[in-house]
Amino acid sequence: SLETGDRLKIAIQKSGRLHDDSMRLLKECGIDVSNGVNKLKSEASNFPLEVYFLRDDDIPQYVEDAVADIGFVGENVVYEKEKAVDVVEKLGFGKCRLSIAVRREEAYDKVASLNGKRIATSYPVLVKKFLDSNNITAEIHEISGSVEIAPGIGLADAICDLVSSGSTLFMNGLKESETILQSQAVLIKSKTLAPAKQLLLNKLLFRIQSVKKARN
Ligand code: PRT
Ligand code: ZN
Repeated sequence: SLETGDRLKIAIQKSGRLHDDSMRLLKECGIDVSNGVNKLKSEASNFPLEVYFLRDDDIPQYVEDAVADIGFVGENVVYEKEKAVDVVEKLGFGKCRLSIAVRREEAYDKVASLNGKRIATSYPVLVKKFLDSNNITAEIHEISGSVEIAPGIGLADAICDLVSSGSTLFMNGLKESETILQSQAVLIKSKTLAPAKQLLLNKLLFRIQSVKKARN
């Protein structure tokens, strides 16, 4: 039997939008992982892989700390958290964009229209970078959820949140005005991966790339 140090440790989302596609990708790579309800940890039966099921927000920190060697997580989370990890491969699922939206009736012209506005978001780091790079001065209100209702209840003039179909914005009387990041799930890795783990990662990456090719 394998010592735990001989297995590659991967962090994936426990439940949510990335969970099923993450499990499916491992399966299509020929890796069998049982997914028991409320399990926090699982072991592949036919590949030296240990799977940790976590909140997506926590995955970059676990990988930076090398508690997990690698992880599947959205680019939006990776770049917001600013942890010291390497982005290795785009995975082709979890596609969305991080966008600024304003009230539909607002006369939004260009990015300068955001000057002096209050922007509600769960992505303060990425919004700040976007505003700074466009020389905009605006107030950022960090809130952790239900960002789309902020303009309707007078908490903010604009929001910045993830968009996929656009129907959430539409239902809340908002319109997309700027896209600040295109995002999808990526594989991240620790910066301190031991050579034996790197070899296992290379093996996994080769399979992921084959799956991606077969899907196209
Ligand atoms: O519990 P945990 O913290 O792990 O999960 P979570 O609730 O933070 O995240 P979850 O499961 O909602 O999303 C996980 C990841 O999926 C995100 O970090 C993105 O990388 C990716 N993703 C892809 C999305 C979307 N598409 C998406 N549409 N994440 C969120 N949304 C939300 C968005 O916030 C908005 O509320 O869906 C709504 C907009 O969708 P449309 O289709 O109406 O535009
Ligand atoms: Zn989350």
